[in-house]
Order: sequence, then C-alpha cells, then structure tokens
Amino acid sequence: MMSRIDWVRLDVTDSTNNYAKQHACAHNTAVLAAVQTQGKGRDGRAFLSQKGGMYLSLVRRDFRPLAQCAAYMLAAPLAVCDVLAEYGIEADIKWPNDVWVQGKKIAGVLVETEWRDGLVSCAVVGIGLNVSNDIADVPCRATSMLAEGVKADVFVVANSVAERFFDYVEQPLSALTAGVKKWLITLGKRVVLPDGRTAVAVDLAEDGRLIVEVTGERVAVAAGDVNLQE
Ligand code: BT5
Repeated sequence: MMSRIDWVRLDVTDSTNNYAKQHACAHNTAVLAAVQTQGKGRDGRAFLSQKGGMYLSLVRRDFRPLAQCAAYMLAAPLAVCDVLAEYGIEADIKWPNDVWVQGKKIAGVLVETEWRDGLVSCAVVGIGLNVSNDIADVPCRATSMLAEGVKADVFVVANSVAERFFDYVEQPLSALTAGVKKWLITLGKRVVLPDGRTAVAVDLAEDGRLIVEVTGERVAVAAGDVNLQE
C-alpha cells in the first residue's frame, strides 16, 4: 500500500526543488507552488513557471545505491503520461526527461540528488507540467493541458501525479523501463555522440541510459553525453 504523502503548498517560491532541499523535507513530501520565480531546468536552463502550471517536487529518502537511481528519472515521466492519458491527452516521452504532445513540450523533469556513503540520501524529483498557464513566452515549441482542450485543477493533477510517482518508484527497474518504452518516441531517432559521430537510438537500458547503435556496435549513453537530432 502506498504511504501517506505530506503536502507543502506554497503561493510562490524560487524553485520547489530548492525549497525541498533547503527545508530538508521528509521522505514522501510533495512540495507544490502556484508560481516559481526561478524555476530550474537541467544544466542551468530556466523552466518558465507562471500561475496556472504545476510546479511539483517529490522527495525520497530511500538510500538507494547508484544502480537503482534510474527509478527516480523513469517514474516521473511515466506518472505524467498516465495522468495525461486519464484526461484524454496522449503524450510521448522524449528521452531523457521531457513529456511531449505531438512535438510540443508539455512537461519536464529535473532530478537532484544528495549522496552519503555511496548511497542517495535524498532525491528531489521536480516535475513542471503546463496545466493552464500561459505558454506564449516559452522559448521552445510548447503546449499545455488547456491548449490541448482540457480544463483541470492543478492540485487534483498534482495529487494524481504524486500518487502515481510514489507508487512507480517502488517498482523494479525492469517494470519501469518497460513502461517508459511504451511512450518513448526517441527510439529510431538520431543522436550525436561526444566525438561528433551520429548514432541511432535503439533501446533503453535498465539504468535509464539510451542504447545507441554506431557502426554496428551498441553502446549505452547517458543524458549529458549526447545530443538528440530533431
Ligand atoms: C526541464 O529541463 O525540462 C526540467 C524542468 C523541471 C521543472 C520543475 S518545476 C518543479 C521543480 N522546480 C524546479 O525549479 N524545477 C522543477 P530541460 O530539459 O533543461 O528543459 C528546459 C527547456 O525547456 C528550456 O530551455 C525551454 O526551452 C523549455 N521550457 C522552459 N519552460 C517551459 C515550460 N513551461 N514548458 C515547456 N517547455 C519549457
């Protein structure tokens, strides 16, 4: 049975991930903010977080070894895709961490971890989902639940995402990988390797890395190491 979720609901904060880390939020806490003033993407990029969107950070303190950490990254987009499907929106996962609807980004995931004695002492899984927020200023092709014709309450959506995430994150990696593969649009696409060579994405490894084929050889690549060609 799923454990209880402790909710922290904020009108505004810089970043719900920062809030969760600074306040040392407990295991199974969900931090939800109506607005973020400095929403973070990966690698220092910004995530636009105007009123009407879902800005959610989910905290785990399960002391996992590195090999089990992919669960955090896999469970988040899976939870989002499931919830969108409940609202009749068919989404895809663009490896490693985006959720798209017909080529437009609707959600992104940022996982931040703290380590102790070789184990993840804390994982903060940040999920930003465009619900009814204005997306006109988003600097990429983006969409929202509202733009897809669905009116939804942010907290109801957040609650469904959190429940599913906390449920998925307990499942074995093999089940999570299989789940993600069903929504993954990246397979068959071209990626550029750090040495400039082009490869084709062919599979997803259980540790969340992408398996690519280059000159007949299969190699697993991590998110930071490759660029996806559009
Ligand atoms: C992400 O990074 O997509 C991860 C976003 C995680 C946001 C959540 S919100 C709750 C928690 N607290 C935080 O501070 N962060 C997490 P990345 O893959 O680096 O994508 C960033 C790129 O997405 C930007 O450079 C824009 O092109 C695009 N983008 C920015 N805002 C967007 C939005 N609202 N909707 C869709 N795309 C957006």
